[in-house]
Amino acid sequence: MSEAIIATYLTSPGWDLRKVYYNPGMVNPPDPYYNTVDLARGAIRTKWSQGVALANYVGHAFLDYWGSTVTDQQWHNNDTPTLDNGAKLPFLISLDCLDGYFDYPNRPSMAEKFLTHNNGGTVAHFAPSGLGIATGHDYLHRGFYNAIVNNHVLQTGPVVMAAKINLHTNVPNYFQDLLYTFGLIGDPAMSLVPLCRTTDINCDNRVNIVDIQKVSAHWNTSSGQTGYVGRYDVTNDGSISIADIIATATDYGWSQ
Ligand SMILES: [Ca+2]
Ligand SMILES: [Ca+2]
Repeated sequence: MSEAIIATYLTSPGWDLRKVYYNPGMVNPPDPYYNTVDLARGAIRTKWSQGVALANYVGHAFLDYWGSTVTDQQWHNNDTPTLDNGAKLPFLISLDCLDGYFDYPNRPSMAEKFLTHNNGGTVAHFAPSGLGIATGHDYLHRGFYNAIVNNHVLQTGPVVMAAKINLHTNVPNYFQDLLYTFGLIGDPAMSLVPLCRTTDINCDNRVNIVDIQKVSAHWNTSSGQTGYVGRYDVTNDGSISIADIIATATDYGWSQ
């Protein structure tokens, strides 16, 4: 599931993807695979603390831990104070059960612990307060990344709405519980860190003829029409026109 999302949405060569896979069946596994919960927990702490823009958990979970059972915890609320990512706060999405169960009396959920951690944690967390299954989660997951990566939605509330709309429009008769149980733990007006420069369409850390070609291939479409994709609307005025090609060309030669 994670690799399918990566292969669809996170293909830009300029992006630094950091993974942690817990697989107790592997012998001497190479990174990013870890065969004990302690090793997996350490890798999560290290990679998270380095600073990431988006964070993502897929798997089993309970109100206050990630893992299948109480003996299989890759991360527990007690581990959250050890995160030291400071002001480098990711927007976290978790496709699991219950880690956003914010109204359980006297027992904070993971989402609350991450958000309120003084020296790091999250800036916001799209998380479930109930149960769910992966087939339903997949629609939320794809809507989430499509909004951020393809449509350049850079505000937490609208990203969450796009994820739910993707679920509702694709499978209006299934998984509707997820529309109610998934919630945003954080500020819906929060601005996200842009994943790449607006004119760097393919996010390879340079602006060149490839980016101009990509805008040109989508021109003459407007918001709501088939073929309109927000990332090609460089001027963000609802239509892809000569103005977007000029704006990209004006930035020609930029590199990081
Ligand atoms: Ca580029
Ligand atoms: Ca435009």
